[in-house]
Amino acid sequence: MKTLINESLVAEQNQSLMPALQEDYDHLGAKLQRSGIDIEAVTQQAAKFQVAVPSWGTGTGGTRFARFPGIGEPRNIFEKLEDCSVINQMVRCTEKVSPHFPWDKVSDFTELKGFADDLGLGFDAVNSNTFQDQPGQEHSYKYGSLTNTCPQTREQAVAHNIECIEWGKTLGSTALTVWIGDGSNFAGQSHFQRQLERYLDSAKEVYNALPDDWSMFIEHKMFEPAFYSTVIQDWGTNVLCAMELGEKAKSLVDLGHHAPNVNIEMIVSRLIQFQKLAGFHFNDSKYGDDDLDSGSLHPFQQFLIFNELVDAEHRNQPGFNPAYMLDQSHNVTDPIESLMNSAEEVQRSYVKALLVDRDALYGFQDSNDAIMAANTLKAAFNLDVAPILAMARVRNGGAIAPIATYRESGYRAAAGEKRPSSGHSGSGIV
Ligand code: RM4
Ligand code: MN
Ligand code: MN
Repeated sequence: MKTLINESLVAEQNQSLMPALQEDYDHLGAKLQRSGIDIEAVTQQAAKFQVAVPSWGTGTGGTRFARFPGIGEPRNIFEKLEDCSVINQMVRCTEKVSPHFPWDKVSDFTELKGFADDLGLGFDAVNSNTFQDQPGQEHSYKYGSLTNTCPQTREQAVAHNIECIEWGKTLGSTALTVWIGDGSNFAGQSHFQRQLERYLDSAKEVYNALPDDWSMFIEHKMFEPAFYSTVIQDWGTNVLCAMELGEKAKSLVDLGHHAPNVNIEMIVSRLIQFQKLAGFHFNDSKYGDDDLDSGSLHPFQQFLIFNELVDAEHRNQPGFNPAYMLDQSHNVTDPIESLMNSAEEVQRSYVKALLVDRDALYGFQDSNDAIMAANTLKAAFNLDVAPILAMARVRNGGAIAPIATYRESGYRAAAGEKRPSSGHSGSGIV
């Protein structure tokens, strides 16, 4: 596997940090032992954890107002993969990349697959894009894509989704994520029911093109770019459509796509119960689809989501196989640093959820002991599991201190030299 940061730098940095880590790890191990938990078993679980990186997250994003490009931004999917490989080299829990088409379209997908293989990377769900017009496109998505009132426009959107599946097959992906921006801005602009009927007709055509071992991940979002109504606006509409389409269709939960204060962990539980949980786009938000770094604002909520996920693992729930992906947009940070941090934050929630004393929790639930049930969750959440995460990383060949080692490598400055700004960018979202 080709690595872009000098391995001896990683080893050197790790060596100087190892004595303190070992001390902290041993201390945590002794503490967990008092509760009958074997730290080694937890570290092994942590070392197996994976979350995919969004190709579009490697560029600097923007807002409706402006975009401020960063130094050495990747200009194409090959350079995005290089950045993803640096992320994975440091954190070793991000072996897969989720591409977005046509942003990441290439003329030779076999070549792209080979390029990723060399960097030790694979591909997670492929994402279609019918929320933007592309140069030379025959029919505009201004008034919608899969739900457009014009049949030719709908056909064009269906065809794009099918070409994404074809490209994904070559890349070794097994899922298509469909998020559409379709909706309306004025009361009365669209007939809700007829619009959803058109969605289902189009989505069925896409669904029918899925290979046997593929899934279709439907992603809902409450609003934006449509601000009065959105076709797939919440998990209710999402799961109804997934049920209508069939077994291969499942509902994807993007953490930023709900109204503030919605109980997302409960939505997750419902989707698990009915075998309809596709997976996640992890990020954090204060207001809406803010795409902030995972766990940066609501780490407890993220922990509660993982509590449901670990519970499902614990209960061996049938059909439980969610895809974990990040979906973020970085406006003021180096995207590589933000993605490394987010991957670690998601892994942290997972590890803390592993430490919940489930039998005790079930007992308190059954005896209606609300305070002890809550304290059982808090006991796991309040543990500092950083030594477990660092130990899992170093055993997998990563860095004890990912951001410090990455900064020391000078990768970003070197990328700046190699990748002069193209003026506009092939990455990031404005
Ligand atoms: C959307 C949604 C999708 C992503 C686009 C770029 O808000 O989160 O997952 O494909 O943004
Ligand atoms: Mn998303
Ligand atoms: Mn989003």
